Amino acid sequence: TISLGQQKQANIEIHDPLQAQALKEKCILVDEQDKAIGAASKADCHRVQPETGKVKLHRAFSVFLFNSKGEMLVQRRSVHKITFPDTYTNACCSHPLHDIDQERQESNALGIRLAAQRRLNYELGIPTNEIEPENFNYLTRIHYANKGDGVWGEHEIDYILFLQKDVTLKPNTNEVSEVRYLKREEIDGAIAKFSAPLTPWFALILRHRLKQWWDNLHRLKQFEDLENIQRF
Ligand code: DMA
Ligand code: MN
Repeated sequence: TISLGQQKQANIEIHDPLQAQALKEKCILVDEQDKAIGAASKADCHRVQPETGKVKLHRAFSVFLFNSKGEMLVQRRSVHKITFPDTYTNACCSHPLHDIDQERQESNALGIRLAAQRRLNYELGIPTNEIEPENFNYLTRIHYANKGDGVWGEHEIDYILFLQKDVTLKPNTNEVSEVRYLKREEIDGAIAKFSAPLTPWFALILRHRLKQWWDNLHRLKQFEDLENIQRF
């Protein structure tokens, strides 16, 4: 028999070349106040440390995308994803990269906005010229952790970005297996019928804030809290 530790080691073997390559990208390490304190690879930032059960805290963002009818885009993560494969989630999540100088800019969350523009293009195929960094409503930051499958997890200061715009979609199948727009009044029923689970961060934001923000897409300013970091 092999030990649990050995099984976990075995699971760290990554078979998808694109996802393996992405694990080498450098994320931005932060403290609990979101002060940048260094860099670590995407692999090091998402591995659940066997001794402590913890994941290194790093900077991330979550985009919630709505069309002009007020319907929200959800994506199903591909089976190739290392963290939370084959789960339903908000339009796009990722990390600003340490090695892209512009993405470390903190004033007006410019680095986050640029990273979001980059990943909306990469994951969903939205042409870069359809989204300007200033189009995003940056609402607040959320601190959360989740151990995932016990090998790969999350621990992030997550910048919440809302965007309402009709966009051209051409999903990257290495990242996303399905996209669909959900109507506000259908959200609970639609989610109940999903044939895969929700990501923990999407479930958390849905439970605590999403509906209130969604009901106020045209007056989001009043919900901005750029000072505090929400810890649900
Ligand atoms: C990471 O998302 C960010 C959050 C908010 C969970 P992800 O796993 O989709 O990142 P990436 O697309 O870079 O793999
Ligand atoms: Mn992360």
